[in-house]
Order: sequence, then C-alpha cells, then structure tokens
Amino acid sequence: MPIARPAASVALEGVELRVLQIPLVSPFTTSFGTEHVREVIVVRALTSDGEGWGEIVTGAAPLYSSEYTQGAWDVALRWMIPALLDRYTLAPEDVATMLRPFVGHRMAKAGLELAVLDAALRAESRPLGEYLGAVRTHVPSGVSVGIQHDPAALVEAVGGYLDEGYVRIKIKIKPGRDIADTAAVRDAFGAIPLQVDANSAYTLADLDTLAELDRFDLLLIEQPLQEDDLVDHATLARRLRTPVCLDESIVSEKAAVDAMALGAASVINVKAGRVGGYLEAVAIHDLCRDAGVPVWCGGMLETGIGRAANAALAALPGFTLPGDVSAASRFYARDIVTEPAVLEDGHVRVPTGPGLGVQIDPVALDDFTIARETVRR
Ligand code: NPG
Repeated sequence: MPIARPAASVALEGVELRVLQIPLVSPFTTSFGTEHVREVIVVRALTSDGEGWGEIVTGAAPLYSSEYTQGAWDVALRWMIPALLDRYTLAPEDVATMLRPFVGHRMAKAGLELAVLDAALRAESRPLGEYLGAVRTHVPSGVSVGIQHDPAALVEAVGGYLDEGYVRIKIKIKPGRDIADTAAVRDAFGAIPLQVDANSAYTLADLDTLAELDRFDLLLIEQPLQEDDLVDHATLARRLRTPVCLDESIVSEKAAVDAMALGAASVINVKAGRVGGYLEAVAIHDLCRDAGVPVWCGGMLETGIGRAANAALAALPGFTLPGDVSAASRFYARDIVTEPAVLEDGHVRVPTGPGLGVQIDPVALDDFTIARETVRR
C-alpha cells in the first residue's frame, strides 16, 4: 500500500459513463497515426456523499495499446461496474483488488478507481495531491510535439512552445522522420532539454539509425521497440549512449521491476491509465525512487479531469524529470473543467481543492458527449 493515510469508504450507488469527442487545436501525429479529435470516456461515480470524476484514457482505436473506447465501454459496463456495485461500501484502495479478476483493461480500471477516489476525497475535503504524497505546489511542464509536415514545420512548432515557456521538448519520431527532425531542432535551439518518442516504431534491425541519435545529447529515447520487447530493449540499451525510457512496456509495478532487472530501461515514464490507476502509479514511483531510477509523468491528452490528477501525481518527490503535463490549451480550445490547467512560468499548478480540485463545466461536458449510460445498484 503506497498511501500513507487511506481514504474513507464510500457508498457507491451508481456509475455514469460518457463517451466524449473533443476537437484538438491542431492534428496530433505520432508513429501510429494522426488524431484530429480526442475520444475519451468520462466516469462519474455517484455515492451517498456526492459524486466523483474519473477519465478512461483509451482512444478510438487500439493503436497505442490494445485498449480502445468500445472495448473499455463494454468491459466497464458489463463487468467492472457491476462488480463494484455488488459491494455497497468500498474504499478507493480496494477498487484495484476488486477489479483484479478481470484481465488487462487497465485504462478502464484506472478511470473507475479515480472516480471512486475523487468522490471519497471530496467527501473528506482532502486534495488528491496531499493524498498521493505531493511535495510541490507546481510541476515543471514539458510538451509533446507531434510529427509535422517537414523538419522546418517542426522547428516552427517547437519555437512556439518554447516561447510559451515549456521547459522540456519531446518530439515524436518514426522511421524516416528521426535524424533530420532531431537535427533540425538541435540546430535551431541549441542545448534545450530535448527527448524523442518512437511509440514502438522500430526493431533491433534499426540499431544503426537509433545509435545515430546519440550525437544529439538527448535526455532519453522513449519506447523505441514493441511493448513486449523487454529483452530487445535491454540489448538496445547496451548499444546506445542515449538513456532508454520505457512507456508502453511499463504496464504494472511488476513490469517496471522486470524492466529494471533486465537493464531494459534506465528511465521510466509513469502513466496512471496505462498501469491501471493512480495507486499503481505511486507504487512505480516509489519503486523507482528507491532504486534511483529517474521517472516522469506521461500524458494521454487528458481532459481537465486527468490533467488535474496528473499534476497531483507529478508533484511526488521521485518525479525528477519534467513530465508531459502541459496546459490544456496545448490540445484543447475548450476543456470540460471550469479552470483548465494553464502554464505559469513553465509550470502547471497542482490543484489544492478537495479531490481532483477542479469543477466540471456541465455545459461543455454535455456539448462533447456522444454517448451516455448509467448503471445503478
Ligand atoms: O501531453 O498529454 C500529452 C501527450 C503526451 O505524447 C504524449 N502522449 O505516446 O506518450 C504518448 C502520447 C499518447 C497520447 C499516447 C495519447 C497515447 C494516447
């Protein structure tokens, strides 16, 4: 149990799920595709003491991982929510245990756990950051920049984000869009904190190309190989000077233990959705801090719900590298919370109100909702 003081139990009376489609301010291209709209599932836990909010960060298609909207929607409504409603009172710390019989579907589990946790903490008037162990009031904000039309367009995009104050740049790469893109950014901006993210686009056959990246003094290369390529990542890590960071491969605390034991990762990206919840994310943080392995908080284009929770998580002491916790405006012209995250001197504030510390904008929520279903006891 990674939490110093557990939350009080709640009486869960129902759970509402909504599928939202929120337009992006500009298309976001990674090695696995281009998105114009963020499709996401918002969870509302209905308890006898009030409501709580969570977010299931699956996308429309199973491209980043095997999870996707309709799969998460089905498993949550058919299996997970009934299992939670089966027990009248439950502690947020019990949610993961109750959902453990259902294999995989970690993003769905994480969204449900967060909604129950938010409800419990709001009822206690306790901020999520304090509950998780946050030690900072603001977290340094990095930005993830998608693949652009060409290296010149990438330089222009990166320049805009640096002007806004982002303290670390991550660029997406894929085969054929790696060396020239990285060189262009280094040439234009000198020794800025820079890292690259391949989203599993390479194999060990690309070793020579990946080794060429060594000359750019990158903070790290993120997830060059496939999710289950731990041994290949260890082989690659021995051949590169650039630190290898794992994202997709780190699906649990156990996966992090294994990756570290194999030498497959010298840096770890923690995403609560990918690992099944914020409590598992704290456990991975604790593991890495104890082992002296740098960790940072990743992002999944969260709405104001997950963005608030990520800021709270990223404020834990072991997060020694800037994360992908950017301002809401990086992705959205309109958020579903009344006070979207903003960039202040390169940092995002950790909310201090009860629970997530943000309020839902009910009109925006309704405007983006394309499907809705409620399960009650
Ligand atoms: O700032 O929220 C953010 C986006 C950070 O690049 C980012 N996320 O592979 O890490 C990733 C990528 C991603 C986004 C992956 C959405 C999957 C879905």
